[in-house]
Amino acid sequence: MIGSGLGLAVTCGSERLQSRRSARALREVSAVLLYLHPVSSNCHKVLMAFYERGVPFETEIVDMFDVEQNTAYRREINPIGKIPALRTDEGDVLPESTLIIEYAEQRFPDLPRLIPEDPHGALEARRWDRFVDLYLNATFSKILQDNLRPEGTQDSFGVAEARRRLGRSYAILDAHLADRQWLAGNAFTMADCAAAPSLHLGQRALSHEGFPNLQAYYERVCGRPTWQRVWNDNLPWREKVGVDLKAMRAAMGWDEATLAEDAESAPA
Ligand SMILES: N[C@@H](CCC(=O)N[C@@H](CS)C(=O)NCC(=O)O)C(=O)O
Repeated sequence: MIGSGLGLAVTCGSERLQSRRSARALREVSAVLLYLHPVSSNCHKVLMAFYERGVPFETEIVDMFDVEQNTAYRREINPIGKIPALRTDEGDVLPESTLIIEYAEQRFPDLPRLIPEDPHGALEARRWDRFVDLYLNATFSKILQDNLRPEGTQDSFGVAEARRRLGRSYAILDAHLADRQWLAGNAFTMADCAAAPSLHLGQRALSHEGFPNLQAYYERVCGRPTWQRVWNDNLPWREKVGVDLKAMRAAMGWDEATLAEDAESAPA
């Protein structure tokens, strides 16, 4: 499913999207379009959720490390420049991994659910999804992205604080998981789809050593075939991106040229 290629620089305006939608309507394919980058943890979360439920979807790869595509994506699709985003049946562009999963629950109500129907279960799924995004994903990102900052601008205080916060988050999860199979209890939910990529990548910032329940959960969640599929599918992209620090800096807008441009256009 992945691999349609974006060619965003010149072709992803509303006209092209419109024709894609009409073509789909003609084929009577009921699918939504996911903009993603294959190495993004937030995209992995949505992919895992879609695979778990069997959601029909199409994909468009946005190569965030290609400055032209990145710029076109901001201009044409999502001004804040973040992936994933979803083009809905109504033609709206929906940002945020959690909202995308929520939308798909409403759009495809007959597929197995990742947000339980009972109000308590739903609240638990949302609560732990938020916990993972805010206190794992955002925190390890702070640590890992520090390496991408230009020479001399590293934030050692912020990184140490993030490491402490990540440790506290691990301890909370470790206690929570002592008597639960999944984050929201016995049902596998959206929160677990958030956790798989965050724990997987977060280990590069801080290991799970000393947190046995968390480690056992990590093995459980990342042992699911859907996670294996997400992770194995993106291998060629990981190999490509993993070594290209320069491209990663440019994608963040942290390369010298972009920083100089920003400084010039900043309000006095
Ligand atoms: N809260 C957002 C976070 C999205 C996000 O930060 N995506 C990263 C990739 S994992 C991104 O687009 N980074 C590019 C940038 O920050 O410009 C979500 O859950 O979708």
